[in-house]
Amino acid sequence: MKATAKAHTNIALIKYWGKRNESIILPTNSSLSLTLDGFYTTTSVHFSEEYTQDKFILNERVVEGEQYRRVSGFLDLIRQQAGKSLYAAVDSINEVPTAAGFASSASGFAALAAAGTKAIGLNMSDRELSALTRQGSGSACRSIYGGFAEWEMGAEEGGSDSYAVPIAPAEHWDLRVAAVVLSSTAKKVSSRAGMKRTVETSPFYQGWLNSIPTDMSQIKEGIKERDFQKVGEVAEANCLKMHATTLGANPPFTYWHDTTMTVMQTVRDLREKGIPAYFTIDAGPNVKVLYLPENEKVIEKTLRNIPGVADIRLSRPGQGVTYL
Ligand code: 2P0
Repeated sequence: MKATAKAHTNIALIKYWGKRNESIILPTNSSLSLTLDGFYTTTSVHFSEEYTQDKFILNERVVEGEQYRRVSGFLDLIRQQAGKSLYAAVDSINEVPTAAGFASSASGFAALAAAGTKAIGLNMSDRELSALTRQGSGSACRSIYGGFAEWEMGAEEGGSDSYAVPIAPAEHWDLRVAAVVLSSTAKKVSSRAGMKRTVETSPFYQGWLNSIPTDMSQIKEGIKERDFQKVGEVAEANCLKMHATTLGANPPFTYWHDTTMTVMQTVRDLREKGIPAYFTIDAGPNVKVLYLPENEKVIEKTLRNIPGVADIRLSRPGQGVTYL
């Protein structure tokens, strides 16, 4: 009973920031992302009666500790759904450089869920697979689909209506993303801890939540019309609102470094010069820049020249989960 699946990471244009249920991962707001072709995880899962415990190998190394427990706990969900009690060997290759500031948990849990359910013989719809994947890592539920996907927060207590749905496939629009990798990328607050602290203590959190429905309907219009300015403005403002909530938390924190702000200013300067570009930032100091193919050369060159920038990684829209 073996299967292999590949899944790409995604970048949120409307951020997931906060949980209403931490154990089954239910969010406090809907989010929307673009799946990226440059960064992915390939995972094989093999269930066998011969195994006496789960085993997790990542990039050819045996993983133990917290990371192992998260994977094994997720395999429990798959076993539970299938009504089987077999242990598994999980073998993953991650093509998501942690330094690029992308959550490898998104492609990681999407590939694990796809390979694991297939290996154990569950035949799930994309929607069911997304709802399962969500319980491994929230943002991963959007990586089931290629192109643009929305994670609908849902209302059910048990989470049956909290899953991602496709908004537009990768072929709909060649929107590009440059990942700006900073030389110094240390972060003190994990995304899990950061969103929890913000939900519990930031007086700005309600303002964040109130702003989501308008951002969501605007960005969906923009994607449909392939309106770069509309999508870019909404995404950039949404990211700034998310980061504003952390300044109101107790104790306050920020994910930004000085170079983070230099990159943000460079993107604004590009716009002043008539080159359309917008930024978005996740729970870390790295910046992702949205741009159109015709401006790739100038965008890459400008970003590379910023002091404190270690690397630029370019990406196009990517596909959803595939089975190998
Ligand atoms: C996102 N982030 O929408 C947002 C934007 C960070 C900022 O999803 O606790 O690793 O596993 O559900 O998905 C990062 O959080 O968190 C994240 P868990 P996850 O992409």
